Amino acid sequence: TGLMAGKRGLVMGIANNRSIAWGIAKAAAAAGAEIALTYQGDALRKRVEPLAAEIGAKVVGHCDVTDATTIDAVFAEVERLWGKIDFIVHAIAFSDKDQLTGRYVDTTEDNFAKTMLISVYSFTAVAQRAEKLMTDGGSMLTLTYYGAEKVMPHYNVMGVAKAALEASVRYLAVDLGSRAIRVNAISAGPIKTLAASGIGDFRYILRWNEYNAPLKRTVTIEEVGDTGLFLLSDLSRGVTGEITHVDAGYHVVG
Ligand code: 0WD
Repeated sequence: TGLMAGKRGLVMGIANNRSIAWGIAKAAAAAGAEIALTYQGDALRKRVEPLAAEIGAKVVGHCDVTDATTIDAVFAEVERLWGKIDFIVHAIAFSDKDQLTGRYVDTTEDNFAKTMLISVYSFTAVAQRAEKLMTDGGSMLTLTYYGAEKVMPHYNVMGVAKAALEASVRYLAVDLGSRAIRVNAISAGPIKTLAASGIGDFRYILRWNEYNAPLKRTVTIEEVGDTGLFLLSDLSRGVTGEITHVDAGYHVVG
């Protein structure tokens, strides 16, 4: 029993127990969802397997979104296991660390393309596969950041990518709405994860949020997880194309 009883979904983007995707997977599993997880490469497999065991999730294989054959393989495995799915969580982003500091204007063509492919297009690539398995409707969720809306120090090309990701949420919501598939994003406040450690001056950004956010603190992956649970569950059945801020309110002052 529970909010997510009978629902099955794929969670992509767990690197370790600090990952935002892990916060969402924990919340969904605790509410009764059955979960499948992917990992990126063998190094992360060793971290993801014990986490999967903790929540009774299935590990459905390696997925590097720059290699479409690995996306197809993961969805083939999910189809074999379950036949259909009810939700996906996409918590994947990447940019060259050297360009998450200094000036946006210095972004290279190569890194721009790579950042857009991994951090933006991959959500659409995953949506294409997931649509086919969401035969009873469904919920798709991705993760974004305030740097999409306003210039944040050091966020640079990733801010441009998140703006495109947020636009894709709206276009996908329209395309998939008639099939009762909802598409939303959480705009999370800064959280110290592996990916965040690549951003210049990240500790300063955390401190700045603590001083200035209405709640006078930062947020946890469990808090993002609970809003994720809402967006994945039928509680949010009237919500699509939405960017929900889980940032201790920072966006109203920042
Ligand atoms: O402050 C933060 N941490 C925020 C993160 C604030 C707001 C949004 N976000 C977003 C990130 O931009 C990302 O979209 O949340 C999402 C999840 O990020 P995270 O939880 O902060 O970071 P992490 O635990 O590192 O997970 C991201 C994972 C990768 O980890 P690493 O650090 O190894 O790059 O994304 C995956 C990978 O597991 N990933 C890929 N997966 C498949 N194919 C790829 C790829 N090519 N590249 C990265």
